[in-house]
Amino acid sequence: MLNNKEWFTECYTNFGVGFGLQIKSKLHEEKSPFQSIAIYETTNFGNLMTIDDIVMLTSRDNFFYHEMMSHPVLFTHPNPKNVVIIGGGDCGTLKEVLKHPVTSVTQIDIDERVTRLAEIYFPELCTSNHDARANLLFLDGIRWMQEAKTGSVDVIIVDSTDPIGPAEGLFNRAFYEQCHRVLAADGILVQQSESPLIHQTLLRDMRMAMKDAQFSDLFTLPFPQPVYPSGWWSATMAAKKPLLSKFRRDDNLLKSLETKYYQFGLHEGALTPIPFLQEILK
Ligand code: AG3
Repeated sequence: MLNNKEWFTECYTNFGVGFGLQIKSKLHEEKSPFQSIAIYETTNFGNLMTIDDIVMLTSRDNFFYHEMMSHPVLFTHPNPKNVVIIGGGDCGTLKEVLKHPVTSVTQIDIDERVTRLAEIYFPELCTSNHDARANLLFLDGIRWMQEAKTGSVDVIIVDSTDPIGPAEGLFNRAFYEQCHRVLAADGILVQQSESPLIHQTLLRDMRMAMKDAQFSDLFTLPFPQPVYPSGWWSATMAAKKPLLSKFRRDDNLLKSLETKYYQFGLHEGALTPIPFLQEILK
């Protein structure tokens, strides 16, 4: 919420810490059928999008999150062709995925307004929206997954909001069982999994639900994300067989991605067991 006229600090899911963004002006505010969406112009981080007063992204630092939600999983899968993104309406993840030689990317966000506002306020993330391989659907991702063909998808990326509101049903065993069914034998699920420092209970519950849904190999990759609570975030990968500790070091492909953060050395670093996290997640 705006704590005075000039600063935005997220107050709901931050467990007593907050990152303040100085605001120049409010550019837009609306209530969609699903949530309240606001866009602010900040003094130093470009534009800011919030959903229900929770920080979704800024122009300046969204690359950490979008690169880490897409490149580790796509370099881990042996040959990713069909990719599904659940959520991700701002199209930042979609843009990164389309840099890989995939055949199709289906993005399913419940709220079309997120995409329409991203096209206006984050146009740099939407430059690949008309790629012939991209298919943008505005539907309930949980329903979509229930109806999808068994074994038809290589990679599922869940780029959702926190597990409150419309995204709540994306963090439980029933949803993961559907993902498991829809993934091919060497398919991989990756989901944003909140702060490894302050959302440990959530992270542990989420990993337990993935295990219950018969995902046998799990790995949580931490990465910096300055504007989210604690400044440190994570993505959890889940596979049906041991796949996650290695990745394809395709140097030519990496070079063509023109990433701002993702590098093979950082991927390896993110796979390094961190003692305090090991303790919590075991
Ligand atoms: N992903 C939002 C991640 C959750 C942020 N949580 C928070 N600020 N408490 C969607 C935005 C990027 N595509």
